[in-house]
Amino acid sequence: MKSDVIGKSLTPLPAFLLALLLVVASVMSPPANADDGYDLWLRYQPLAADARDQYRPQLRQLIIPGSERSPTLQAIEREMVDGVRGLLAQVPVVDDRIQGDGFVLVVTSQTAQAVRGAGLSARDLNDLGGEGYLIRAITLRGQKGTVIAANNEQGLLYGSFHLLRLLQTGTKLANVDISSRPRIGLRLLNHWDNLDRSVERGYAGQSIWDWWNLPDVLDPRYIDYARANAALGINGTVLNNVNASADSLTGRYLAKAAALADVFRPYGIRVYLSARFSAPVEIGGLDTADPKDPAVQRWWNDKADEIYRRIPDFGGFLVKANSEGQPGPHDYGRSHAEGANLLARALKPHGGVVMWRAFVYQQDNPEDRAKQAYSDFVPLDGQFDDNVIVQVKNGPIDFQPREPFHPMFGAMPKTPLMMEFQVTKEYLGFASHLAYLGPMYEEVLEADTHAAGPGSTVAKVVDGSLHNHKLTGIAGVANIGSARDWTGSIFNQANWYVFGRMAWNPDLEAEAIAREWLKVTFGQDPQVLDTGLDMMMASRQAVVDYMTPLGLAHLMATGHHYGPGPWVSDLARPEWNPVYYHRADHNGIGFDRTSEGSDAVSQYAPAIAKQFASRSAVGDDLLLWFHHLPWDYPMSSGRDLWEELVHRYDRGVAAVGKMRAQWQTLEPLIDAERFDKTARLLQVQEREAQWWRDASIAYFQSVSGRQLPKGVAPPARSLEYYKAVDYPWAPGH
Ligand code: GCW
Repeated sequence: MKSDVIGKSLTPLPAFLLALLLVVASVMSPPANADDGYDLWLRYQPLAADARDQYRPQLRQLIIPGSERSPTLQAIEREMVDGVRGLLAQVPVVDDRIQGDGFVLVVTSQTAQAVRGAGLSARDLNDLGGEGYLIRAITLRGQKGTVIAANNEQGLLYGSFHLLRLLQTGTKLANVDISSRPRIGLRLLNHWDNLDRSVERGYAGQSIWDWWNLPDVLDPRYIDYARANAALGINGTVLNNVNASADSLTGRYLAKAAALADVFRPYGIRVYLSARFSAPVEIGGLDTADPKDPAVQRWWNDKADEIYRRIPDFGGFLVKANSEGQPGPHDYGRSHAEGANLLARALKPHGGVVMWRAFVYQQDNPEDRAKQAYSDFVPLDGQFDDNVIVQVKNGPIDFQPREPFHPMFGAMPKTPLMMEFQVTKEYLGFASHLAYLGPMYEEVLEADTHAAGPGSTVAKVVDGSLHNHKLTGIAGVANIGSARDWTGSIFNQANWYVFGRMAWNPDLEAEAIAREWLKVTFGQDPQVLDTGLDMMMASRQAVVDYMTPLGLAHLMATGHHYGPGPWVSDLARPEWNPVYYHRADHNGIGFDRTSEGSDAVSQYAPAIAKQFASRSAVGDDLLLWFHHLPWDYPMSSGRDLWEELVHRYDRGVAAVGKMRAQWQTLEPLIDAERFDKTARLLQVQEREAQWWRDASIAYFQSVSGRQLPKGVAPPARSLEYYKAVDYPWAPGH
């Protein structure tokens, strides 16, 4: 009986019936199908009919010269065929000879003949460096086509993804002439992923690294991860948390990391590991990790040899040392430079780098926390080996919704400094709130350090051009997890995207990237684009306004960092307490960092120090970061400081209300699944923006004793109510 049933169901449908069914299904399904967001920006859904008609004749043939297909060339071929098939509903012929108009020729300078044949000169390629590419419309022996050329296959891969993006964004190919190379060398994600698959400050499910089953089981997600990153030009990934377990460096775990490296290699992505400074003791059986001890040095050298035997292109180590309880060279009376150089010397013969984090502050140090990293590191300028790069967070405290740029940028001319941005939104509403981080990255990268006169932007420090460094880098703390949409919401994908795009070119504009992301994510409908863009561009300032307006910072609840806690004053270390940061009392609010106060301003170049020290020149957005002011301080708006503070909180809540209403107008234009999840998250955000606003106003009012301005709604509940709200099971903690 049973086998009968199976037998029946296996009888193939006649081909014509199948075709008919497909046609009927495609006519009947709504214009936009349900979409769970898995495909990220590699969502090769059919373009509109006119766009398809326009591109089809230009993408008939894919030509990849050479008989041998390396894994990278195979990846290129797969991506191009899948992309064109999906976008244009046309399968390009993969060939090694041009058959007519409409070819895409993919060549490296190694296939010199092909390059000459494509009408390219050596000079065209010289300028592209190791990872750059060009995409150009050409005519070859009377046939029209497009060439993607690069000096090596990694460039071709980036060029191929770019070509697909041109189709996704509706860019004409007819006269295309693009040449692009990355401005920054190390473009890395930092995963704060633990070996038990939990993710520190991760809000999108468990780690995508299935450490337990590696190296035997290779989740297909690993390939999609590599594709998504390569499409942006990201070329490295630190697999494990900076709060590292030494176990990551044991043979067993290196074999697992090696398996991932093998998957990523064709996509130009190198693997790096966070290294625990005390590993020689914990897994090496030594009784010290002192950098000056020869046995310790030998241990790291041997460890590096072992790693490179397993992962020949291993990128290097990321280290968090003497920070928040992590071990480090200070434990042995040695400096950060001595610690970093220990590891750097072990990696040097293999070409690896050390990324040494500058996120340090000490419990017993009474100095303003915002000053401590600079005080520790700047005196060490010139003492780091040449394969060390110091990794600095964008601001001097800790990934707050808004901070001034870190004063170390520009202050260590002899040391390469790399940027660390947070992509996961630890302090901006986790994965639940919509906050597009492009404008924040842009604000920091554009900031002028004045280190070598006007125009010395942070971007120029990071890309090495200001102080002439070859070793350059930028890292983003990943927001990726095993959630089906990778990042916990569709709009969070935009933050991974903009990080990658700005890592390639830190001068790209946040707004342009937002528009591009909207196109690759939702298609070309102008209403979706305009509305989506409006929402995204307003979103980060909205979060600043309802959480930490006017330069306030670090006002969140304890531990998990979700929700308001400006009243918190009972934590062990002074600088863990929000009251340390806002310093509000009956008379005023803000942290005086002028020469009258902590003098943090003096860590900036004189022109910037002067600007930040001036109440009028610093600007409203950073006012209370640098100044302690009376509640009735007159603001440029005409309101006094108290009224302005309340106004900003209200403005933030209103902005979220507007985003939510705007999203509603897109319902007919977006598939139900993505529409609905986003709509629900915006509801959460509106409710929580209100919570932040109400709790903060209730608290600051209790401190200032001021009346609410006329017409302003009082907080919905009492201060005691807000203080009692507790979230013991918040994720990411
Ligand atoms: O922002 C703080 C986080 C910690 C993190 C630390 C760091 C990895 O709350 O979770 O630890 O920064 O950057 O080292």
